[in-house]
Amino acid sequence: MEQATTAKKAIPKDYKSDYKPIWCPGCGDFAVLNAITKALAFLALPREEVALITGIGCSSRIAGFTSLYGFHGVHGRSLAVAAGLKAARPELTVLVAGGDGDGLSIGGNHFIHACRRNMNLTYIMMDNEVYGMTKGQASPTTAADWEQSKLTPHGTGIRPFKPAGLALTAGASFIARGFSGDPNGLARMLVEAISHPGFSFVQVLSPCPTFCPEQMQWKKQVRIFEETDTDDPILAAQRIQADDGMSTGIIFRQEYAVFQAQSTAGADLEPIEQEFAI
Ligand SMILES: Cc1ncc(C[n+]2csc(CCOP(=O)(O)OP(=O)(O)O)c2C)c(N)n1
Ligand code: SF4
Repeated sequence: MEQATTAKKAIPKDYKSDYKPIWCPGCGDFAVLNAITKALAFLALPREEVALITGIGCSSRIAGFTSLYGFHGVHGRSLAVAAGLKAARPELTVLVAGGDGDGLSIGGNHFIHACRRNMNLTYIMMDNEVYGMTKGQASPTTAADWEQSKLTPHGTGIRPFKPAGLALTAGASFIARGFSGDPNGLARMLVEAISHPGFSFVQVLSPCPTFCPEQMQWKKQVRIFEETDTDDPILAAQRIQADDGMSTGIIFRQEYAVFQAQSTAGADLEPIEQEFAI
């Protein structure tokens, strides 16, 4: 007689911690957490084989709300920590998450080099076009005429970054834009991103109703890209430039050589220590 299978199916709750998120009511980051846990359950990844590395910001708190190995690190340095982890433990699935301020302002240099290096990492940027945690200052994705910050009452007057365009120019091999208002679509997108060999960048439009209440209108403005993803960077650049930043979908996907640094874990460090001895 055939033995009935007793293997437990992974469910999203398995990937959540007992800590309840402390985000403001209506914050888009709740749905991003749900989408990440759904994607991991779909892929049935063992928790102990996944790490979630974050920087600092409201969005970067996300690691603590999961049951994954995590590092709630230093502002703007999540990608550097994640690259080190992936170099030392290539068998782990390494997810990286944070805000637009964390990833494009103080962490901007790490971002462009992570795109260029193409390590097998999945980077989720929760973009609310503002510094939420420090009470509503303009970020690199804030519209030039946004006048609601006390620090920039007449707007910044500076053109915002287009994160997808920046990632494309810097060499990311998977680029997508999702929306927290569509957690199922975002979960499917994250499954693709995590499965992609190389650096996957997923910009998630994730409203901050506290400092940008107007973002509650995003659900009326967001639409799905008419075209499916392309492996042609010129076509992808044209789509990004022609778009107002509110279209969602996988924009660009191409397989480039994946960088895996030679780990020195377990190496004999004594000769190096002697070389630098004072
Ligand atoms: C080195 C350093 N500089 C500045 C700060 C202050 N700080 C904390 S979070 C943050 C910005 C957060 O904005 P974002 O990354 O967009 O995340 P959000 O809070 O909007 O999710 C800043 C400037 C810090 N913690 N460390
Ligand atoms: S301040 Fe904004 S980003 Fe931070 S938890 Fe509240 S709604 Fe979310």
